[in-house]
Amino acid sequence: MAVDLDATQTEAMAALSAATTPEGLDAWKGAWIGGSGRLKSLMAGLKDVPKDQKPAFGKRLNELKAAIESAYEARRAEVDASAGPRGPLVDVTEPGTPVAEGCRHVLSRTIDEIVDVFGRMGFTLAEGPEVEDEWHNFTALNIPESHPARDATDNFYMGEQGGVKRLLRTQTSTVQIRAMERQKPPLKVVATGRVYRPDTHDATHYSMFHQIEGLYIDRGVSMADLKTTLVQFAKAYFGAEAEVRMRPSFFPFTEPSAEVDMKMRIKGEWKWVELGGCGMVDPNVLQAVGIDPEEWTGFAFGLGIERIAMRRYGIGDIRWLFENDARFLRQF
Ligand code: FA5
Repeated sequence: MAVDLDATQTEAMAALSAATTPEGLDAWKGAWIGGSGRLKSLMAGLKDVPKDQKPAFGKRLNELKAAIESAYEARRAEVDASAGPRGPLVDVTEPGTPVAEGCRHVLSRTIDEIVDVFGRMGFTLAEGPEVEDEWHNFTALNIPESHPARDATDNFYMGEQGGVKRLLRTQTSTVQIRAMERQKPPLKVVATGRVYRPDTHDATHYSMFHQIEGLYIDRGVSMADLKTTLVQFAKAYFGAEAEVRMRPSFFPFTEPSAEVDMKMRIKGEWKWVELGGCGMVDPNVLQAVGIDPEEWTGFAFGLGIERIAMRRYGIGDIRWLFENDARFLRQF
C-alpha cells in the first residue's frame, strides 16, 4: 500500500485531540477534511494505487474518511459546549426594547374613585344585571304600563323569556329594587354599571354609558340627609369649594324629585354642571318590595359617570371615551 492509512488516521486523530478551541478546530478541518485537505489528496492519489490493491485501499480510505469526519463532529460539539456562546454577546447595559403598556381606562378609574368616596361614607356595593325584566326596570319603579318611558323607541328590548319582556337596563335605579328585594332595611348601598338608551351620539350623549346609583333606607331619613350626602361627595371628589344645587324635577320613583347640579372648577372657572337626578324614595316603590313606608323612608340618587369624568378630566367629547385610541386614553 502506497500510504499507511492506519498511521494517517492515528495522526489525524492526535491532531484533532490537540485542537482545544473553535479556531484550532477550524484549522484542523482545513488541514484534514477541507477542500484542499489531506483527505482530498489521498482520494486523488487513489488513481495511482496499483490496480490489484485499489479495492482494499479504496475501502480503507472510505473507513478513514468516515472515522475522522465523525470524530470531528464529536470534537466540535465538545469544544463548542465548553467554549460558551459564540458570536456577539448581548450587551446587558443597553436599553431594552420598550413594551407597549396599557393603562386603566379613565372611566374605570373614575368609578373606583367615586365608589371609594361613598365607601368612606358607609355605602356598600350592590349589583344587578344589565339585561333586566320590566318589573325591575319599570313596574317596581312606579313606571306604569302606559308610561312613554316603556316605549319601544326608547329602549333596547331583548325579547321575552318565560312570558316576561326583557331589555337592556336604561338606568341603574333597577339595582335599588334588587338591593331592597335582597336585604331588609336599614340599607345604604351604591351601584355602578352600564346602562343603555337609544340616544343619538353627540358630544354629551352615548347609547351606552355608566351611572352610579345611591340608595339609603332607614328610619327618619330626610331630604337634608340626601343633600348632605351629595355635598360631602362633591367636596371630597371635586374639592372643598364644590357646591351642590337641587332643582325641582320629576321621576316616577322619587317624591319629591330633583335634578342634581354640582359646582366645580372647569379650566379655572367655577361652573354649575348637571350630573343626575335624586329624591326621596316614593312610598309606592317601598311597597312594591314589601317595605312599610310608614316605618321606613329613604333617598336615592343617580349620577352620570361619563359626565363626572369629563368634567373632572376636562374631556370635551363623550365619544372619545369609547374610541379606544391609546394615545388619548394614556393621558389619564
Ligand atoms: C335617571 O337615569 C334616574 N334614574 C336618576 C335618578 C336616580 C333619579 C335615583 C332619582 C333617583 P336621567 O335620565 O336624568 O335620570 O339620567 C341621569 C344622568 O345620566 C344624566 O344627568 C346624565 O348625567 C346621564 N345621562 C343620561 N343620558 C345620557 C347619555 N345618553 N349619555 C351619557 N350620559 C347620560
